[in-house]
Amino acid sequence: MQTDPNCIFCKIVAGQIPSFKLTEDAATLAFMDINPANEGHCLVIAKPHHPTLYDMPPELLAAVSVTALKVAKAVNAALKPDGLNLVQSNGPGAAQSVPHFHVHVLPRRLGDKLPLNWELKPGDRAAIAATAERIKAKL
Ligand code: DGP
Repeated sequence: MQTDPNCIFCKIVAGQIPSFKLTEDAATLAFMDINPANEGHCLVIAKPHHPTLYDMPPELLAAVSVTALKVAKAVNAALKPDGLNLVQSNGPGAAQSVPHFHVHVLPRRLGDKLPLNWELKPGDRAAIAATAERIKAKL
């Protein structure tokens, strides 16, 4: 399995540092976030070391998604939040602080004012269409 000896999440996978483990299977691990943005904030990671989404084998991403669904349902049942975000960050512009692929399972409360939501403002349709064409050219 691909690992990075300097990666904090690889150390958690290896059991070298402790975590509040929730569930695991051969490919994925879920544990509580040590810096919770809200009560119940947890992480689902791929066990092999892949820094970002762009590096992820599709079948491993699918495995993380299955575990994220399972954990999100458990968080919802246990804590009854008003909502829940799955957040996945890649690179410094997205404020990724641990370069080992992970998904945040983030329960939300009405009025929690986490700086995650952006104001809904109508975009410029022509600009949106032009950007869509640039993305589609790479699909
Ligand atoms: P991100 O910034 O999207 O890369 O999220 C990384 C998260 O990992 C952040 O919310 C804090 C959490 N975190 C960092 N170090 C540790 C650790 O040693 N243990 C646990 N459980 N979580 C950690």
